[in-house]
Amino acid sequence: MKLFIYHTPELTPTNSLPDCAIAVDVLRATTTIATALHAGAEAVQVFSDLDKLMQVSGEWLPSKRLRAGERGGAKVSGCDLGNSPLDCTPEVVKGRRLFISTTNGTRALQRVELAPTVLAGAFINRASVVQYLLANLPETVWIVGSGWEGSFSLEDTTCAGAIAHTLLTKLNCPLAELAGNDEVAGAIALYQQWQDKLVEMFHHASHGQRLLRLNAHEDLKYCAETDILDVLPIQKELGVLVKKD
Ligand code: 3SL
Repeated sequence: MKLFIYHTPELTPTNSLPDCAIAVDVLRATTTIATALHAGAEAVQVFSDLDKLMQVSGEWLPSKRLRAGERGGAKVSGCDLGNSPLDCTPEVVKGRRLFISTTNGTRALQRVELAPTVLAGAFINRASVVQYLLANLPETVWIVGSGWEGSFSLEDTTCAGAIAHTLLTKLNCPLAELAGNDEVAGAIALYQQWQDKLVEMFHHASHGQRLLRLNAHEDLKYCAETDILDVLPIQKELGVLVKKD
């Protein structure tokens, strides 16, 4: 297996695709997607364009759908939910499809949507992502951070490092054997620096600060919890993620 980490969708190569792509948006899209599927959502369908989301979800019965929209961290008016994972309780999402559009996370998923396998990863389901990679051993793997409007996000690359670090430990191989680019060593070093203080790391991160200004303290605490959900969001058709059995 060769692992490549890209800090943002914009930094991913445009002339190739990996066997397996993992989109990461710790704050908060991939955390929300994993939480919704774990809570029993039928599927999560992602959109970069809000008008398209409204149009496609409009073809569904209101009782079978939920519309989630976030821009700049805030809920989009006209949507049922914003992008807080804490809103995705079984009472709210069970049996419904979550139609979601966020500033960066859904764009990262769309950037790699043509890969044969597309997963969504975060700290909360890091172990499930690693378990899938170890069981399937895809030849090339990309972890793509969502960043913020084209810029590096500390929390996404740290989470990529968490996945890489566990993989390396479980494979028990030298870094040079696993790493396909220099970002892998950098991401692992970031994870080693912050692994015991992820909430503190979020407080340093610009997007963490943006969310704190919106009073999302509880979201930050939840997004920092590691390996708490046994759930793996996997793309089953273009833009539609389900819980892997
Ligand atoms: O950028 C995104 O996709 C988001 O996850 C942003 S937020 O955490 O909902 O503000």
